[in-house]
Amino acid sequence: MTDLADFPVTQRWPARHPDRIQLYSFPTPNGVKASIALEETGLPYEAHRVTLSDTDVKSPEYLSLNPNNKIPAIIDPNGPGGQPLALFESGAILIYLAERSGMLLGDSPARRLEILQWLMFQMGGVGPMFGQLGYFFKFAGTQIEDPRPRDRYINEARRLLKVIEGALEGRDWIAGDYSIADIALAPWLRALEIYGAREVVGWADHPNCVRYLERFLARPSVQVGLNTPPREG
Ligand SMILES: N[C@@H](CCC(=O)N[C@@H](CS)C(=O)NCC(=O)O)C(=O)O
Repeated sequence: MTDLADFPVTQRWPARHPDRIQLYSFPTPNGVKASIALEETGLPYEAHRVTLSDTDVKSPEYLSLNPNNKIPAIIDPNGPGGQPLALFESGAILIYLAERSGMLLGDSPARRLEILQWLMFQMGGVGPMFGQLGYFFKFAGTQIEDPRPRDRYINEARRLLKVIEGALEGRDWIAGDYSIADIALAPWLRALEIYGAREVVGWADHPNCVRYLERFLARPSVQVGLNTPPREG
């Protein structure tokens, strides 16, 4: 019989509420997916701040939970079969939380698949491409003189934005009703502002995306999730 104490990560980040879902995260576009989904579903949880510094994400305790040294990750003390479940990869966490709560994953097999389609689109396209855009446009990659990587990710971000703009025509949320696909996608649209890249990708020319992000940010659960765990403290 396993309990939370059997997970080495709990030695470094102790659980004060071992009956709750344990979240290990930092408020980045990938990290907030998990905290926003937890807030939206109302599942009880406890958040631990794992910064992006090597001393956190590459610590032996954290690597024992996610060998890929990335946030977010969770442990549900009451997972399938009543056994603790450890999980990393934000997309898998979103699917798990939706299934666990019976929320945010559609009300029919067809709607569920449409939501998963857009979730995969974010995981395989928007996240990696916008992440590279951030690196080459705002962070360390700006020192690289060769313009090709920067141009490549600017163009790819523009292309993806057009796809999203089209998909949002006539709908409030990317797969119809509000779902985990929105919780995955919208934080990455928000990241364009953080990267100072709105102008270069033509953000203002995408009114459906602009209104979509406003709609998302107006949700109280989103506002809490965006700052969970707090960046400092
Ligand atoms: N595919 C992963 C990506 C997670 C990811 O890239 N996390 C970043 C922060 S947004 C991270 O932990 N970086 C730390 C590092 O690479 O050392 C997921 O969606 O969970």
